[in-house]
Amino acid sequence: MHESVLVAADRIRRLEVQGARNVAITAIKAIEKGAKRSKARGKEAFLKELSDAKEVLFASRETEPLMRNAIRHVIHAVEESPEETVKELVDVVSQVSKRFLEGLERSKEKIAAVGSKRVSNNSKVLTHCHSSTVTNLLLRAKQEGKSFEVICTESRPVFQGRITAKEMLDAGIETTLIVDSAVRYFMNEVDLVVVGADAITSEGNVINKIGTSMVALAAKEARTPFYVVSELLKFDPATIHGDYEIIEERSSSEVWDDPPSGLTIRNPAFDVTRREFIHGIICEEGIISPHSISELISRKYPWIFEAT
Ligand code: RUB
Repeated sequence: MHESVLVAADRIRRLEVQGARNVAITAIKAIEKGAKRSKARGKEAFLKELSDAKEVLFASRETEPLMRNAIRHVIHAVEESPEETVKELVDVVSQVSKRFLEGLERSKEKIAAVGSKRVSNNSKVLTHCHSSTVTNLLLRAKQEGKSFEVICTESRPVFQGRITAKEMLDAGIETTLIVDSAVRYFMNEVDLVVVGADAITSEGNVINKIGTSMVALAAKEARTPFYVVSELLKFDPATIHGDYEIIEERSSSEVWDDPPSGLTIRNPAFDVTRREFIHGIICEEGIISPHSISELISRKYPWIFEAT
């Protein structure tokens, strides 16, 4: 296995790379780099290398269907390719990866264009954790000349909310950081909640940073619109066959690195927000109902169901 794959997997595991998009981008670039340095002598050996890299990257974070869809897409293209020489197959990997990354970039900009319309002038927007798709949308609203305030949760245990807060401040957006448990306290003054997604299930439920479902609950009680901002490719095709999305459970040391002996500490990284709490999913196709996710995926990305 090429070192680029091991290094990428390690960076993802240690949260040096965080957020579903960044994880997928890092993984696909590592696959491409590894493929370019391949020493395989034929198609079968080349595919075995790709498959080994896939396993290592999949294991780096369990709840990341965008990364899984990306890698499967590349491997599927190699499998289906009529090319036989490794040199030609490396080109296939490069071309498919490039197209995939360009598509992701286009989606991100489309999402920002659609979603920024929901940010009103002189409003307050609350977000949880750090989602690059959400911050891009907020930056776009700022570029459009809107004046608004962002409330960021700190997002325990590893404080990704601080990344969001810094990004917002750097862009000149008025920003307030709150502890996660203060969400309900502030919700009455919030006009809009926007959160990212790590996974979307076939039923339209959304998996995102732990605490997202409590934010959604508070938003519902306060009648504050709650939107998920996400590329459709975060859809997990396995959920249509009845599989549950696996929720990654991380080390207890992230919560308390020196706990008293005998204490049980649990540290799930994500939770599930049910579709009835979600006003809409802001995606590259516009603002959609969570109910329509499977149908949209079948229309726009039918290959998701083939590349297993
Ligand atoms: C990050 C998180 C983000 C989504 C979406 O969790 O939950 O909201 O990944 O991010 P972690 P993006 O920090 O544990 O990776 O919009 O950038 O894909």
